[in-house]
Amino acid sequence: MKRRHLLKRVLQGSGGMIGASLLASCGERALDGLFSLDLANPAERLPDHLITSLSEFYVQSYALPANVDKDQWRLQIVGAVETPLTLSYADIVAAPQEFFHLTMECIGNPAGGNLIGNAEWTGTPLLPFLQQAGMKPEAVVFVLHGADYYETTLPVAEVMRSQVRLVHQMNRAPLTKEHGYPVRLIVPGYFGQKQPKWLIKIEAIAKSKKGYWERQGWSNTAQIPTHALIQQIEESRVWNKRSQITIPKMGTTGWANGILIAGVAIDRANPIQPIQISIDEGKTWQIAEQNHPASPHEWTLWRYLWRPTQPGRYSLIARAQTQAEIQPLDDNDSKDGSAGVLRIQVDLDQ
Ligand SMILES: Nc1nc2c(c(=O)[nH]1)N[C@H]1C(S)=C(S)[C@@H](COP(=O)(O)O)O[C@H]1N2
Ligand SMILES: [Mo]
Repeated sequence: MKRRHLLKRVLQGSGGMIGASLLASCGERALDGLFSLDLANPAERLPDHLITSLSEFYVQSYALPANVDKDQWRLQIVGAVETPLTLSYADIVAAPQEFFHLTMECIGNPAGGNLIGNAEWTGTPLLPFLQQAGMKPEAVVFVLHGADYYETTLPVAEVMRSQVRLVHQMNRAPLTKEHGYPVRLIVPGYFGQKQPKWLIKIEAIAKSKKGYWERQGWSNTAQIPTHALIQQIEESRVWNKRSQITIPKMGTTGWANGILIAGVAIDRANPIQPIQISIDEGKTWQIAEQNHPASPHEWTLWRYLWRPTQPGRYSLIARAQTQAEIQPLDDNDSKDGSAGVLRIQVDLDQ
């Protein structure tokens, strides 16, 4: 069977933080890489990294992107600090640079949705600058301000981790205007809303406060739960619980040849293993093939070749697990981010 040149169906996604976003756009083909593999050839491994290209990476901005000149750009570290600090773009790029893979997902991404993308980012740790400013004892929360007047907040201890970085490149190119040029903050383990673009001010304050999306009811914790997303069944993208796919028995894409299911999985802190697939409402589980990214903050890729023997109606589920957690079997899409499994209905013709 030729899986290399599968026709990609462009399905309409319901992008955005549900009704709240002006300018969300979807990366329709964020997962093409999974299916460009020749799965009939078991020697072809899942890749270590599947990078979402800039043209496919979702954009979630609550207003127009800010227009910032990098030479005029300044980052202020102010509030409950001993010594307020002002940094220029030259200060950021002169500091030691780190390259790292990280998957960004919007908390409003429905199970199976495409408000998720994986990139290689370039940046420098924020921690030395915070240490240089020095926190006053009363500082408990940082308000992170964007030039678009966006704000989000995080506990001081979460931002004062060595993996929190001031980022100026995405996939080895300067951040585009849509993704936060010239500098954004990346805080691993959290949904996209805690990754402020066009960062201009880090303000330490003495009591808790909610940011823009959090005031509208989205989780203020916003940590990424253990979850797997089924993203594609044969050539069909899977979007949400209304996805329903009918597959003929015979022919090059017939189920008699086996049905390929693939997707991604992510957790806030721990490696994903295993990813389990059920075709019988969770009565029995099979282990999917997966890759093992070096960082838990990069999505795990998985695929499973299902070999059905009988026609009929099936409900497919994928479930992710870490040493600490197992994904729950409900499928609620709440304002805490979707942790639940997605059930996809597949009809196999006679
Ligand atoms: N300044 C600013 N930062 C922001 C936002 C925003 O509207 N303004 N949106 C947030 C949300 S909700 C998400 S999901 C991510 C999306 O990042 P991306 O557009 O680079 O994919 O950016 C976050 N950072
Ligand atoms: Mo988001």
